[in-house]
Amino acid sequence: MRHDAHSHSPMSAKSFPTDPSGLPEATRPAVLELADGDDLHLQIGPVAKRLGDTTVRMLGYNGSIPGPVLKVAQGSEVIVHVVNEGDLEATVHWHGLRLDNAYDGVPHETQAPVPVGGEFTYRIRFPDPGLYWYHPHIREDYTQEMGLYGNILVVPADPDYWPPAHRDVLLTLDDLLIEDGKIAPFSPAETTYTAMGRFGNVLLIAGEQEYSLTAKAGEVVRLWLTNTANTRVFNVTMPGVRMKLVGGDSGRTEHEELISGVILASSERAVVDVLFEQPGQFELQHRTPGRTYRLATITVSGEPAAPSLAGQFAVLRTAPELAAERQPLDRWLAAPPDKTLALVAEMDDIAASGQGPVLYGCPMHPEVTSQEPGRCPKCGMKLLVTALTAEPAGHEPSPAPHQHGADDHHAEDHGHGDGHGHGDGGGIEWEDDMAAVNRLTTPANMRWMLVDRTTGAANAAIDWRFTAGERVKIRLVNEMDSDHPMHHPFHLHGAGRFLVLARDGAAEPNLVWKDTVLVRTGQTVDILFDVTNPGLWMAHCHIAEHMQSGMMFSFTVARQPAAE
Ligand SMILES: [Cu+2]
Repeated sequence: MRHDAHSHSPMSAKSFPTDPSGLPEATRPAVLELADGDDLHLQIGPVAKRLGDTTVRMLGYNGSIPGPVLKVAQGSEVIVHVVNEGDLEATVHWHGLRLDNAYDGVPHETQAPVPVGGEFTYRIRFPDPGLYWYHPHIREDYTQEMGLYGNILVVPADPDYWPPAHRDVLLTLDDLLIEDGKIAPFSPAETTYTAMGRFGNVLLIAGEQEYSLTAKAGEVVRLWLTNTANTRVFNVTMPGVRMKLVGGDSGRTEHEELISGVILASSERAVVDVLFEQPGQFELQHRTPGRTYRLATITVSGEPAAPSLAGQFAVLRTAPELAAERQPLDRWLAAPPDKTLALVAEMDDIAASGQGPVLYGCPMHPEVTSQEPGRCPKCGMKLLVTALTAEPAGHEPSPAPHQHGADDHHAEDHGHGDGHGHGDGGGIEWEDDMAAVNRLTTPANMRWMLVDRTTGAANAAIDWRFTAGERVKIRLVNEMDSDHPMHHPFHLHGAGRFLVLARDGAAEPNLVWKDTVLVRTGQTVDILFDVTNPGLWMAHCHIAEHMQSGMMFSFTVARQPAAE
């Protein structure tokens, strides 16, 4: 049975449990240093999580949110015994690892789902250095939102792979939707918020609402960032502090680069070194075109960090293995794509059940109305019956109590403009600007699609076949001719890894091995997929709700023929 990772309904109950009474309080993640051949026990289970002055029921790995950090050596292998004491069937997907297909954690494709009360043993290999993460692959819209995510840090065999830093800090970036002091309800039967994905109104950094760090003057801290949100894109910056991008999804970048901020879509990673030159108070921020959110506070003391790394911080190194990859790229840039994949939506008129004449409007641009069905001239979105679009928003993207955001003294709220119009947002929907409609969308009335433009096949009907050892140029076209044009983070499972060749025809200036690429609204992105691992692998949008609505397919990689 293939391609149905989204289709089974996990529970017959009307709602998931929400009562935190009697549950152990969620802890901070342990850092587990695992040697080659080590065994790890990983338990999925409910925890009580304090958020401001409310306590909610969430899910954790080994009782923590995020789950434990697995620190392993490049080239090693560990055995992970997973016990599922969660709310529904589970698997664990090891995001970004080029591992054996049998342990990829895709339900019905690589393994049977682990029932509640059941267990499964994974053998996980770590061929590549860098930052990875693990999460479920069943109802991620619920399970990942409830706290099931954790990092894997693969330490390179080469001690000079990374530039020197004083300290590592791993930070997951997430958001959670809180209404009336509770986590907004989920349906066990179907995924909701399918249009734009479920945005939260409380930001969680490393699982916490309030996060603070201390540092010494002159200290170089390596920030390992992972976006674990269902849909929210983060733009991370630290004003007044020098930031240097050194790595991405899978290992280091071609060039170390001084930056003012880094954008991460769902499931993307970035490795950023920060140099605190002066004592004082600094903030790690998430900045959208319309708003600034504080993610963390950093207090830098006058005590000097030793040894001084300022000289080495200023050196911008080049990675020889990626410089070598750049040599043949001109040929790939000029070559026609081997595969072309369109990213599009079909949306039913979810309010068109009444009698008589109706008025159509854009859910994101209230000033746009029409007597006829059609598309919004401002954003290309399908016009909906205004009986629905006029409904007051269920939740504004304003922060909940205790959330740092618009009520924060650092907030620069320029109004609601940032998600409106794809020009202003740079092709990114930074906030849920149509919450009332979004909440009502499900896989039944909103179909997200990956369409092979050569064969016409969509989603599960796509049947790509590759052979280990080959390279494939894939063109991703985020079409404006869609009922809801928006950005999508496109993810390929561990059949290989890819380089971004070009975005809208412009060659990628700084290469890094990736497993997920953000394709902005209307954008065309060309990637070069280095196919290495045989098996049946998934490709999908990493907005959890988009994948649940079918925006995925699987492809087969044959073993490389033995040399004669
Ligand atoms: Cu998507």
